[in-house]
Amino acid sequence: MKDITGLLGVRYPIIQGAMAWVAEHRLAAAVSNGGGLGLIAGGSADADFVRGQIQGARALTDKPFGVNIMLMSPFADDLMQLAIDEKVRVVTTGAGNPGKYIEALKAAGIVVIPVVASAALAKRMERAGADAVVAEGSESGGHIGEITTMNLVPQVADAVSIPVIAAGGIADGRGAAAAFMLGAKGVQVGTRFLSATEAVVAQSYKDRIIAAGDTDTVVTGRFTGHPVRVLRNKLAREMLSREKVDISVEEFEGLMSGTLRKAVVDGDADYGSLMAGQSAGLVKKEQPAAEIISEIMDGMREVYAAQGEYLGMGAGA
Ligand code: TUI
Repeated sequence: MKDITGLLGVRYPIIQGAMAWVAEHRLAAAVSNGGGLGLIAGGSADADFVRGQIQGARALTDKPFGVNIMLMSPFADDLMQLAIDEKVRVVTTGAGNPGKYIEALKAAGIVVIPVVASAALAKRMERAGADAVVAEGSESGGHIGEITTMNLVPQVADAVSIPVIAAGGIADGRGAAAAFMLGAKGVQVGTRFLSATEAVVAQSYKDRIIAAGDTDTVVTGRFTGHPVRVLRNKLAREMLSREKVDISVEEFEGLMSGTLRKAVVDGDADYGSLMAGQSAGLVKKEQPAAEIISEIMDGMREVYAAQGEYLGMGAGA
């Protein structure tokens, strides 16, 4: 099986999560320059905007990077064509089943990595020709599935023979090492990169991530079928209380519409949607993306070196 770093053309098995509005070309280029795989988030942007982002990243790095295509976007078809025209190295997808696009992406020589939240979808993606999958547990920020990383990753690893990249709850070397123990061949890290120096994100949002503790995220909108994990704030409390009573999916989604932009671009930490994973509690400071990557790798080495005492094979044995 091809090693994940070889597949991606990177030094370290770390992918940056594709956070809409947050993961634009400066963050993606900084992660790629730091030896990971940077991703540009297509989000709900149109092809002209994303083309500009791809060109912007190419101006800042000669390393590979990828584009994430969020399948609920009205522009998903256009962005698939754009990825093919621009010959981006890697396409990841989220929030849906990308099966119908895989053949064309593969024919263009693109590495295809769907994000999945179940073993069943992982299997279908392998059959459809995906090169790897990201198994994203419900600790993640933004739109999530039901299963935790601890349970999802080994079950996906058992279900497929393509490499599995773990996501959800991974913000340091301990989490990354744990993911490898569960059968992952790489990790995807989102929330910690949201507070990277190069992430062009309102300071109020970064500050809320850094201040967050372990219990500071909540999941809103479960009843819509598209649950979203966010930091608690006025908007989250209001949405949670509205969904307890009676609100239609359409009205709920109308109230949420535009709130991520409000958080990232306008800096409204009260009524913006502060999407974040449960690992926000592990994020302590704003720091360059390359430093985040080297700390995760160093932390992983430390954890590996210290293990084995209960098995009579390592430190303290
Ligand atoms: O997609 C994400 N995270 C996201 S997308 C997003 S934008 C958005 N905002 C509000 C509502 C909905 C989207 C913010 N964060 N992560 C990857 C991911 N994919 N998580 C879960 C899934 C997923 C869920 C169901 C993938 C496939 C699926 O079913 C596919 C099928 O049809 O079988």
